Amino acid sequence: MRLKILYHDGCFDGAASAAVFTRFYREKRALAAQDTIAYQGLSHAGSGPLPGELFDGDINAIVDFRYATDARLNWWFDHHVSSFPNPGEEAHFRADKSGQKFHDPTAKSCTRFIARTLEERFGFDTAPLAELIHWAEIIDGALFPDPTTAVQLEQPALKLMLVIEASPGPDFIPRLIGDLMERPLADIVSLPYVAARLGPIYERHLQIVELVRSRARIDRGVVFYDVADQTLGSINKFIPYELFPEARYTVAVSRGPSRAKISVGSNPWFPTRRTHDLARICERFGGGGHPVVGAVSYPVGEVERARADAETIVRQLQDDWERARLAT
Ligand SMILES: [Mn+2]
Repeated sequence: MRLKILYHDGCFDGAASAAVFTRFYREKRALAAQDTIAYQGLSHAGSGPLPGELFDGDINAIVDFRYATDARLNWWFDHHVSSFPNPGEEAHFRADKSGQKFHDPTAKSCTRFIARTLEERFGFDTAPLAELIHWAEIIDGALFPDPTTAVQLEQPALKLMLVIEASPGPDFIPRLIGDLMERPLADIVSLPYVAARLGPIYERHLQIVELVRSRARIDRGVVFYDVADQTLGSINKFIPYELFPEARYTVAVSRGPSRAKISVGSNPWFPTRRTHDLARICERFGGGGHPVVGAVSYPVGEVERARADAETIVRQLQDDWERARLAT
C-alpha cells in the first residue's frame, strides 16, 4: 500500500499538518512494513482544479491546501477561506459522505484543526505532538507574543519556520516531516541535515534585519524604509516594530529579482485600534491585500514610481496619525 500525502509547500503549518496526519495514520490504520508513504508539496501558483496525476497513491490525502473533487482523494483537511475556488467544488465537499473530509476557515492553523478533529472523531492521542501543534498555531495565526520573538527567531520552531519557507520542493521538507512527528523541535534544529541548511539562511536573515534597522526612520507614527537599491528575498515584516514599538504603520520600498514592491503594514502589538484598511489604500495604486497588511508591486524598472507612490502613502498615514492625535 502506498499512502500519498499532499501538503502546502514551503509552509510550517503545511509540514506540521503532514506530520500530524502521518502519525495518526501510522497509529490508527496500522501501516504494514512494506507500506510506503510519499509526500508532495503543493503551491498556490494558479487556482484551477488540482491535476488528477497528484492522486497516485492507494490512499490519497491533502492537508492545509484547497479541495479537489477527484474520486481518488480519500482524506482532506483545510482551513483556508479560499478552499473552493472552482465551480462545483464546495457543493461536492458538502455532499461528501466519507466522513474523512474537513474544513474550518476559522481555525488559525490546519495543524491544530487536524489534531483536534482526529482526537474527537478517531480517538487519536495528540499529546506527543503538543509542542508542534502549539507552534503551528502561533506561526500560522501570527500570534507572536512580541516583536523580538517574531524578529530574532530564537525558538527552534521559528528557526524551522525560516528554513521551511526557504526550502520548498522535494529535497528537504519530506525528510523533515518524518522528524517533526517523532522528535522535540530543539533536537530537530541540530540534526546535521537541518543545521547545514539553516546556518546560512539564518545568517542572511540577521543581515537583512541589520539592513532594515540601519535604514528605518519613524516620523509621526509611520516607519519608512527603502532597500530597493539591493535585490533581497522576503523581508520579515515585524522588524520595524522591534525597533520602534510606538510605530503604528510601516511603509517599505524593496526590490526582488523580478518585481519592485511597496509593502504597507500595521503594528499588531500597538495598543489602540488600526483605523485604516491598508488593502484599500494599496488598491488606489493597483495593489491589494488585507486590512492589516497590503502591497503594491511594480515592474522591476519602475522603482522610482514605487518610491513616489510610497511617499504619498506615508503622507496619508501620517496625516491621519496627526488627526487622531489632535482628537484625543
Ligand atoms: Mn495553514
